Amino acid sequence: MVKRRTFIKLSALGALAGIVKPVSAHEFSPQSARRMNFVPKVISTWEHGMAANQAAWEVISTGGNALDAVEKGLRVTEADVSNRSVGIGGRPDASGRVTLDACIMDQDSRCGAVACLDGIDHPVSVARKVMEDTQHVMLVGEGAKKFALSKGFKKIKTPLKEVKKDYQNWKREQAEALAKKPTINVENHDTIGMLAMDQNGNICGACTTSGWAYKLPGRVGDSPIIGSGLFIDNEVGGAVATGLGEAIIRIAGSHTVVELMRNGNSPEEACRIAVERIIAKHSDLEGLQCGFIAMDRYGNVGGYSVYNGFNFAYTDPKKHELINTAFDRKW
Ligand code: SD4
Repeated sequence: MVKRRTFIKLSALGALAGIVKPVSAHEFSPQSARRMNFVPKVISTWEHGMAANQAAWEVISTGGNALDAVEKGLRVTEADVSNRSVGIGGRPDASGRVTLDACIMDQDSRCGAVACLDGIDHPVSVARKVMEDTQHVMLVGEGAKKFALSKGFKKIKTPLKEVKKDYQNWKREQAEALAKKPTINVENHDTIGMLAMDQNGNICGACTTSGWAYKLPGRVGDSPIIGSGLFIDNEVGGAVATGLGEAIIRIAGSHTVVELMRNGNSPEEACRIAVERIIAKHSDLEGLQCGFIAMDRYGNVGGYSVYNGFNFAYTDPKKHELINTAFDRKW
């Protein structure tokens, strides 16, 4: 069972409760979704998801669609340059270059992604442009940057002053840090992944990160990889991942969670089974934090992580709160 750490009632959310009607499970079919009012909701990884959810909520609570909601939500985290794990304020790679990964997926299984993108402040929006304006799914590196510039995104000089300072400290103190796994948990984590259901019952998702701090130049984690960092099947639900990307990729994590829900597991059970699969595939679990959050087509949500400390932001018409996930073991 999940534990609630904070519970914040938003009066605007409460007001909305009167105008959305829940729908029972048996009434759902992909065709009927467009005719019925679903209870909209948003979930996203970690505490920085609270602010992101609020921005996403402004979109879906006023009748907007889930795709616009997840993009708007994640742009809030990307724009926060004090966030050292997402966007251009994120920690650089071992050469001092800040490279960003992001992806987005909609209710029709359309998807777009960028990886190893530098000097552009909203990778999630570039990923959406890849999805909408090209025949491709993923653009990387220079190609992704050129594409972003051609679409009117501004070039930003990175690393920012503060990030450069962090990098110089790291270089001084951690000559051998490349050999170490990063410690990912509540105090130190990257990545925001978000899933939203709109009033038509459509589920969309997105994910954005600066990735493993001080990674090898060129390294790409799970976050921009459709099926690993994010997967949506509107007839089943969606999932997003956070944590050590290399471990998540090994089990095609988010796709695995969605398939487990397709087979009848609840979102939390599906996340737990995926986490157990990661645990089974790794002999060294020291510092190997990974977590998933998921939403099924009825709007049920859940999450699970290898270690304690993982949480997600939850927003619906009545609640705006941070939920600690269940976990396999304690640090
Ligand atoms: C990555 N999955 O690049 C991301 C990092 C992360 O919490 O989510 N950290 O591997």
